[in-house]
Amino acid sequence: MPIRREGPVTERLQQLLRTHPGPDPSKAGPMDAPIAPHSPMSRRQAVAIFESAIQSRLQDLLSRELKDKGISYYTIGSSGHEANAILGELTRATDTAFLHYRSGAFMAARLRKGRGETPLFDAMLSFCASAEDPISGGRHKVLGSASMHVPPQTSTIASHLPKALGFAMALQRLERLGIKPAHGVPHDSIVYCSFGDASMNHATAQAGLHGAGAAVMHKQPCPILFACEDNGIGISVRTPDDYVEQMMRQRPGIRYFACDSQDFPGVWNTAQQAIDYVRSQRKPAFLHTKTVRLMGHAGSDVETNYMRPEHIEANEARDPLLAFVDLLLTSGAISREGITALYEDTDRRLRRAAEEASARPKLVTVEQVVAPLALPDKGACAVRVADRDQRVKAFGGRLPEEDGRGRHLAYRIPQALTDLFAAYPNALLFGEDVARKGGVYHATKGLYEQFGGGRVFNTILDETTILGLAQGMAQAGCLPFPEVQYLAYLHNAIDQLRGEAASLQFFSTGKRHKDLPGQTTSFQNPMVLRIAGLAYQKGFGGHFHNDNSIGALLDIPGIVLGVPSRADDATTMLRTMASLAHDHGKVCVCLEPIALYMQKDLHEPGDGAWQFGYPPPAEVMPFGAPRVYDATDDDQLTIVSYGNGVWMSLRVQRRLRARGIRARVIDLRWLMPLATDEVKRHVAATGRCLIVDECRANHGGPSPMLLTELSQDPALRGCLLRRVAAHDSYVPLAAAANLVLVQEPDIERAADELCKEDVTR
Ligand SMILES: Cc1ncc(C[n+]2csc(CCOP(=O)(O)OP(=O)(O)O)c2C)c(N)n1
Ligand SMILES: [Mg+2]
Repeated sequence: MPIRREGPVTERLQQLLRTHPGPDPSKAGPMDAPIAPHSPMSRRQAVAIFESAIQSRLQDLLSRELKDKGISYYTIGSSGHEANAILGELTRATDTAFLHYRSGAFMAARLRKGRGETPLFDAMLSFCASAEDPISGGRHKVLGSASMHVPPQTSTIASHLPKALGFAMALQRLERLGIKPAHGVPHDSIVYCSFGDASMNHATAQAGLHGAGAAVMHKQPCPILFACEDNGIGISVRTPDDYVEQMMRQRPGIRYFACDSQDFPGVWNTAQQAIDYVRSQRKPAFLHTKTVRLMGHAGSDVETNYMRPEHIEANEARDPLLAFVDLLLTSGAISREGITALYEDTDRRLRRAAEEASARPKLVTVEQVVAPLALPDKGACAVRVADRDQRVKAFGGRLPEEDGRGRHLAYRIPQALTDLFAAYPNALLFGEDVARKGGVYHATKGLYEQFGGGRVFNTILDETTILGLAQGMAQAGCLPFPEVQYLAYLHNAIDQLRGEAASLQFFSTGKRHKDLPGQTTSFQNPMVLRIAGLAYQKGFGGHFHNDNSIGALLDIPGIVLGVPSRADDATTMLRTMASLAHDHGKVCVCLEPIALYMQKDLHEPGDGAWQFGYPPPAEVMPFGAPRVYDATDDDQLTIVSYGNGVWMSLRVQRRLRARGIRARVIDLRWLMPLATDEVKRHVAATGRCLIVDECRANHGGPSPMLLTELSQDPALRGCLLRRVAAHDSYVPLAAAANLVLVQEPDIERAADELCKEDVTR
């Protein structure tokens, strides 16, 4: 048996065309008559679907040819899955579609709904990784279209289900708030979300399905159509025949619909029923389509390595296009010559488009590649402030800046959020225990009472769902403030942040939409993710509530990461982040040090020196700017830190000063981006630098990166650089925690030693 199956698959279709007996006069009828008895699909509609299906099939074949010539970079196709063109036709262009990668025919059908679209050329631009690919700008082969409401998806199977769920759940929330969803999507839209059978096994898929079922039980509208295209295999691993059905037929809250791609009119009928159900009931449905995968998983996949030849041939005999062509010819909807002409014409146009696309510009500079990750300028942040009356109402009478007393971190955070929620009507806050309880550390206290359950709500207990909801809701036009209860628990959902939320803009072009002012041709999922984290908690020990590694955050390109160490900084930082998210589409992470939430004192018990006033409501924290404590001209040392390390360093600073050693302390505040240049200036001025990094020494915190930057700067040659950091260990319970965490004596000792050494400049 030949290894490459493009030829045999195409030959079967050609042979059918050659040998088909032609129209059955008893089945003849006008173009608007049903394609089959009682079918809601007309002949005209069937021909339109067929055109999309043929385009998709020919794209697959051509992509493999182009790959062989080194022109294209992607050969995962849609062959065998062409019935999804029906979903592209039956859903509205404004029904946002989160697509499986085998959705070439869906895309072709969806793009037919647009005016001025150039689907063939666009597909070829994306195959050729041209910088002019209108969706990813040549950064990835994705299916997507801003004007046709198809956000690009990553290659991570099933990772899109939770965000699709978030989009669906945002629609009614926005409607109740009187806010129009983004991109002109109407409130009665549905969300379409497709995936493969093997993808169903993934924890993320289960999170999405579970979240939809849970929404129904919590009586929340959730208009999403899940579409499982079941070809019975995932790369080389078989899915048992009745597996998907067994799992989904009785799934609580989700209505099950089934069809088979051998029967296009049946798919149309069932798909229409499923769509109608979701749209009218605002409830989730699951459309299970049986199909086959043709020509292997991708061009490089040799099916004969794991599948028997007779099985491969049986699949090929079930090519849905064969059954569809038979139906079209028998009914007389289109003639043999008509099909041949369509086939040849589409092929010719695709080849011309490919020729043109392959000559179009590629990404050729680093700047072009990273452009969508760019962070705004420092001056670009300006927070919105509600008018005085609204603020007075939101604060229940007295404005926080009018209360002259200093307050601690956990007191100011809800106030900062209150101001932001009064100013941004699309802001939503959600997570575990954030509503009535006001958060496990009271950091969201009072927000539920003030802004109601439509804007402040508890989610189900699943971080993947929380971050998925945030992305989908953001794409739908909300400004999400999701909360993750502990840093350790971010990690079981980190892909939703690292692989998904943070990468969305990278795989979009970031250009402004020429026809829709104020909207972009790129997709964004702005958010301000708040995470309670880091160590030094007294009374609540052990690793999971004292996780001191942020390495997994520091490696994410393009995100903003801030760690406020004091109450007023948390307030202004949250404002800057709201602006970065709302005005620049950025994914921001505010890591709040739990141990400082209730910290009121600095040097002595009762001194109240770690409490601060409420910054005037329009004051933002300059983006990327650190705070510098007590710099004088005769400082011998710069101590650089963040979070708990700042509080400890300031205490050490006072003790050093009592012994005649002068040190300034820098609170980085922003860890992404790092204020490297500013730190360098201080180090150059003092000649010595001690970095106090409360995270694990081995890539847990920012110190390795900062030391690298400082050590290779010629201007700092001869300066003394040191750091103290936590041991590479999980954090144990009780006093043993202090053995692995940075302690004040460690800082003091390192500072003393450093100041005994001479700077050799
Ligand atoms: C999270 C993740 N793990 C592994 C892969 C590699 N991979 C790509 S496609 C695929 C199989 C998917 O099978 P299925 O969901 O049935 O879709 P099909 O390709 O059959 O349409 C795998 C394992 C991936 N992309 N993402
Ligand atoms: Mg499969």
